[in-house]
Amino acid sequence: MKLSKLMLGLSLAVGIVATASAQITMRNSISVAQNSHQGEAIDTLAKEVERRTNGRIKIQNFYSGALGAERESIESVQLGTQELTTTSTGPVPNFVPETRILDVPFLFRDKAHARAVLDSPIGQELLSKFESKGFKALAWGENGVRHMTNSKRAVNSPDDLKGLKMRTMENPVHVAAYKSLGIVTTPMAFTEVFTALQQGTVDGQENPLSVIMAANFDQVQKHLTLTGHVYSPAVILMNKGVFDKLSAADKQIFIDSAKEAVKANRARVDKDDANGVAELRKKGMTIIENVDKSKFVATMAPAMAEFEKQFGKANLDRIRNFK
Ligand code: EAX
Repeated sequence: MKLSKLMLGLSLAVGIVATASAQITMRNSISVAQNSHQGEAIDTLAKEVERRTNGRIKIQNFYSGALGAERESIESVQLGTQELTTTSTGPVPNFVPETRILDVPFLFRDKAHARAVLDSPIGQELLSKFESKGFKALAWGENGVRHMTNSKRAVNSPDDLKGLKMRTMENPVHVAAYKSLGIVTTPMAFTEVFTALQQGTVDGQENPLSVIMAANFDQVQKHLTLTGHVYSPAVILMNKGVFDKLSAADKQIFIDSAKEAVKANRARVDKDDANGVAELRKKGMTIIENVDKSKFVATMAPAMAEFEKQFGKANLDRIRNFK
């Protein structure tokens, strides 16, 4: 009896050691809920990596900012205390300034245009800019086309935005653009937004339908206008040292799996965009679907002129005219 227990204990211990040496577990995180377009991305990445490595590499996923908000998670990946994170470009320019150009309002005609640019050499060039900052950027995913919500009034034109206090991402391009619309900008991490809206610290916020739904913002926001004022990319980041230590075959597995993750992510954004208006109306939001976007563009003219100076007209045109 005693002996067999000892044997069992011993074989378990040996088993654990053997497993531990053969198996790697990494962590990935998002700031939104699992049931979302970003959840689709990281769940697909984990599933594909595990399947393609026959379980040798597992990825444990954390949702809703459980490991920290986007900025903290990016920092953790840079330091290597976390292997992966998946994030909007909100705080990314603070780490890789070259990515700011993607956050310029009304830069892309639509999602298809944005996706084509991100999948092109332009997108690949920008991914490579992460390397000198300690990251391997595996792929551009998508957060979606951003729209404005608030608790005060229906927004039909830029005039209605004047004086509205809105949470923005911690992104200098967004802050400058929204200021030029007359919005009182309050940058904060996404993980604090629901409470800020609930307590009235801010009147509104702006996010894609996918995020508005995943975060239940309909519970704390009455008005939604489909301003579509800016495209919001997402990016799958890995610590560069961790990536560099992988075998060539495993590196390829991560790259290929990230492509699958992006497919699932984009498909969910499309689904959310198709169903979002009806679903959010059902939940009580008042939604304005059609606004004259040229008025928003015209009001933002001073900020746009500044962006042309900062990023170069040729660089902006290269993206604008991409076919
Ligand atoms: O990544 O901060 C934001 O508004 C982002 O769109 C959100 O966290 C999803």
